[in-house]
Amino acid sequence: MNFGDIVTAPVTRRSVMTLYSDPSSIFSHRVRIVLFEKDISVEIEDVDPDNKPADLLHLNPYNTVPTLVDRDLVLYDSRVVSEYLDERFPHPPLMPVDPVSRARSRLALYRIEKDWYDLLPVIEGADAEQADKARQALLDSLVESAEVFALKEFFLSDEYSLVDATVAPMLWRLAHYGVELPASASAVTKYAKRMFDREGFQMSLTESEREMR
Ligand SMILES: N[C@@H](CCC(=O)N[C@@H](CS)C(=O)NCC(=O)O)C(=O)O
Repeated sequence: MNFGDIVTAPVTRRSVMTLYSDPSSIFSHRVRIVLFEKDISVEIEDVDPDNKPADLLHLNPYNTVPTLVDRDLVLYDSRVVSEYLDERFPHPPLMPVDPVSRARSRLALYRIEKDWYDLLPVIEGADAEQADKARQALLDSLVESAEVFALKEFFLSDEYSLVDATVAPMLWRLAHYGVELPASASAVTKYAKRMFDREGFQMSLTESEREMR
């Protein structure tokens, strides 16, 4: 393990932030939503995951997208990048202010990643039996959570937050994953429509994401 790159990241000559982004990946989409919700000026460099640019490996030892370059700061992992953007560009804030609410939002993000996001690569994986199980698990979990979606305008909050920027790109992909919400989950469908109608969300969509629905 070598953490040297965290301290001595290459200084770039670019004045504008650059986001290396996979046009169809949920992780990149999550960050694009944050960028457009906050109207941040950024250069988005589309990356073909099967043919990544050579400089990406130089910037990010995991060679993953999204990767953000802001002068001499290089960040990866969609949650790390999103939290940085929220702090660097505080308006509109996408996290609550008080420590207890912030901790609850962070816990929600952790659980969404663990309980829902972790199922997605299995759904898209080669093992059809495991994919079916994961698809059913995601559907069951969303149906079970319908009453949580019904509680407030945003997910567990009265204000739009990073939690919504994490849930919305997954809901956008449900048809793509072969998951169809039943009428009993209408609160989830209504929440999804509210999120998809937002200007920031619409602007975040790439061509390939638009084709997912
Ligand atoms: N936990 C990371 C996951 C990022 C990730 O897995 N990105 C994929 C695209 S969906 C990737 O770049 N995979 C390429 C690779 O692992 O070589 C995040 O939240 O950003």
